[in-house]
This record gives sequence, structure tokens and C-alpha cells, in this order.
Amino acid sequence: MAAEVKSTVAFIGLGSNLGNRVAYLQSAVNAIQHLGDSMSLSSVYESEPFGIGDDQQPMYLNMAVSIETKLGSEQLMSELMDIERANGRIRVRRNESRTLDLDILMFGDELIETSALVVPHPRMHERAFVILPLAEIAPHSVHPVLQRTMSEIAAGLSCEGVRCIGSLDAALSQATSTNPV
Ligand code: PH2
Ligand code: MG
Ligand code: MG
Repeated sequence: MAAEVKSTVAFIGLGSNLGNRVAYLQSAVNAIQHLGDSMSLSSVYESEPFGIGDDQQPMYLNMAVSIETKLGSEQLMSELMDIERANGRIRVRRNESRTLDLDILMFGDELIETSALVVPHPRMHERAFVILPLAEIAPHSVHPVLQRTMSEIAAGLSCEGVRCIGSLDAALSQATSTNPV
């Protein structure tokens, strides 16, 4: 009998601040769905670009998803980078505006530190635009380094300037609806 391939619950942060941001998030969700089972989606949050030092950048939309996947962490990252590229992501400079950013936030309780990938995401616990959506879909998940739950981390962050705009479906219908005459 073939050995069972183990599944891991991966948490992925999605971000977009260029072009039709909601459409890029939806496109990413559709693609990520094919990488595993039992996907959960957070609401969509809007915030100013954080920690970039360029106040000319457009506002971000962010959300988080979880997926139970049989892929390994490096394979998953490579699939996510393909999805970024398929959605028009061009990498020139660090922290520039992007159509789509997909980050592995946590991969089960694994600690990964290679030249290609650092998990848990080293700055996730400082960023309300990451932790608020994560605390929504996984309030009791424990950060494998800090040993605190997502709700506990969220409670210690200032959420000022991070606005929940509702579900992805609701955001999509807002973005495409026309004003009645
Ligand atoms: N991503 C960054 C830097 N700053 N700010 C917000 N609001 N949302 C992001 O996704 C984001 C950011 C680098 O990945
Ligand atoms: Mg990234
Ligand atoms: Mg990022």
C-alpha cells in the first residue's frame, strides 16, 4: 500500500494595490483552491501601504486564506509565485506596488528558514492587515514561534486604519455595480 501523503494546513496572505484589486484577489482565490482542500476565506480589508516610506502608493486590499494541502512548503511557494506572475506581478524593486502578492504566513507549525522562504512570515505579527484576517479564520491557531494565538496577537495590535470592507463576494459586487440612473 502506498504511504499516505501528509496534508498540512497552510495560511496564505493575499495583497493587491494595483489595478482591479478585488478581481486579482478573486483570481488568486480561484487558483489557490486547486492546490488543496477545505479552503477558508477571510473578509477583505483595506489599509494604507505600511512600512514602505512612499506615501504615493495606492491603498492595499488584503485578505487571508487557509488551505489543507499535500504540497510541500517550497512547492506551494513556487505555485503561489506562478499565480502572482499569471496575475501580472512584475518584480523590479522591493515593496513596490503590485497587482498580487501571495505570502505563506504559516505552514502547519513548521519553522522554515531557507534562502527562498522564511515561515512563519517574519513580520506577520506586527501587521494588523495580516493578523486581523488571520484571526478571523483561525482565532485559536498558535503562532509557532511566539506561542500566542492569532486572537491574542490581534488584541495587542493597533487596528487603526485597517478597515474591513466585507466578504470577497460583497467586495466584487460593489466594484462591478454601476450607480442607478
Ligand atoms: N505589503 C507589503 C508592505 N506594505 N501594506 C499593506 N497595507 N498591505 C500589504 O500587503 C503590504 C503593505 C510588502 O509585502
Ligand atoms: Mg510576497
Ligand atoms: Mg507581502
